[in-house]
Parts: sequence; structure tokens; C-alpha cells
Amino acid sequence: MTNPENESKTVNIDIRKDLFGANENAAALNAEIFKKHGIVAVDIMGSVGTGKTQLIESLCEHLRGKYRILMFAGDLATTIDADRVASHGVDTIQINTGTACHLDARMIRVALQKVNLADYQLVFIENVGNLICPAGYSLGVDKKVVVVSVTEGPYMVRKHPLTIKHADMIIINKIDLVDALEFDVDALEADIREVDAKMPVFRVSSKTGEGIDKFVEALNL
Ligand SMILES: Nc1nc2c(ncn2[C@@H]2O[C@H](COP(=O)(O)OP(=O)(O)OP(=O)(O)O)[C@@H](O)[C@H]2O)c(=O)[nH]1
Ligand SMILES: [Mg+2]
Repeated sequence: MTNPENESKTVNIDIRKDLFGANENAAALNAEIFKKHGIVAVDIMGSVGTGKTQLIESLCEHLRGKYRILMFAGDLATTIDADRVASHGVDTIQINTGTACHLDARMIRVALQKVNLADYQLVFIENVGNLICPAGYSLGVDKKVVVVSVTEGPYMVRKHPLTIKHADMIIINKIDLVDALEFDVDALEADIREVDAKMPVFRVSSKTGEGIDKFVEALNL
């Protein structure tokens, strides 16, 4: 006979719901912190090597002297990206996630506690290089920007519609390489419009600075 005390019990935990729910709460707190300090925060996502750091470097040069900027660099390891941006005279914090393929709101919260927020007006967050994981994790920012580039081949938008859907703006980067790669940018932009007809799209070369001004204008900076 089974002792009722020993009967196995089942607890159903919706891990996705619990995990994302907790992250949404933390993101809302971050948003409050940014708002309280009058800080504009931008989350920059995209696959490995699309030019997220280069874009932030270009933005820092473009906005030099206009805003006090802080940059968070999300990577599994190293301080390479934080060091690159710091070389433009910008304060940076590297967030090493170890094994996590994305930043989450709690990591941003911890990083925010390490600085005097009164010193900054603009925060750029470079997410971990990945076109899949970061999309589901709100950080509490004002704008979510996804960087795709012409060196990733023609299908990355069609293959990752969810990430595109989560974005507020899309950068098509490395536009200076279009001719050399015989890349069809119009077709890529059409793929983006297929996912979201109203998505703001910017054709940019983070290397030459082409198109950065229009993007900065759209960020209201
Ligand atoms: N030609 C050209 N090269 C670029 C451009 N943007 C970035 N690159 C180059 O592309 C390479 C990757 O750029 P990063 O800025 O490191 O890319 P990332 O997205 O930050 O990469 P991870 O942080 O590793 O995910 C570097 O060699 C950059 O110099 C661009 O607009 N044009
Ligand atoms: Mg980078």
C-alpha cells in the first residue's frame, strides 16, 4: 500500500513564463532608473561580427561632446569591445556573461549599480553577438536596435523573423561593401518589410560613417 506521505507530487513550473516574467519586472525597474536620471538607453543586438561595436564607435565619434555617454559591452569573455569603445574617451563596463548567449535585465541592473548615473545622459548597450537569444530579454531600454549586415548572406532576416519583430529599428550595416559582394540590399530591406511593414530601416557604413546622421536623427539625439 502506498503511504500518502510518500506519494510523488507534481509541480508544474512554466520555466519560460517564470523566467521571462522575472526579467520583465527587472526591466521595468531599469526603465524607471533610466527615466529618473534622464538617461536615454539603447540596446544594440545582432549576430557575431555584424558591426555592433563599430556602430557604437561611430556613434560615439558622431556625438562627441554632445552627450556624456556610458557603454555596456556584453560578451561571453574578454574586454575587447569595451576597450575599443573606451579608446574614444567613453566610459565603459564590460559584462561577461560566462555561458549566457544574451544580456538580461538583472545583469544591466548590477552594472548600473557600479556607476554614478548622474554622470551620464546616454547609455549604449552592446548585447552578446547572437541573433536569437537576446530578443526575448527586455533590458528596460528606450530603443532596441538590431544590426544586420551585408556580409551575413541574403537570408538572415527571413531566418530570424522573431528578432526582427522585437526590434524598434534595423541597421543594415557595411553598406560600403555592397558592390564588392554584389549584395541585393533592396531584397534584404523587402524581407524586413515582410516581417514589419513599418519598421524603420537605416543603410549604414559604421566604417565610413555613411548613413549615421540619419540614424542619429531617428534616435532623437
Ligand atoms: N567594411 C566594413 N566593415 C565593418 C563595418 N562595420 C564593422 N566592420 C568590420 O566588421 C568586423 C566586425 O565588427 P565588430 O564591430 O567587431 O562586430 P560586432 O558585431 O561588434 O562583433 P561581436 O561583438 O564579436 O559580436 C570588424 O573587422 C569591423 O571593422 C562597416 O560598416 N563596413
Ligand atoms: Mg562587438
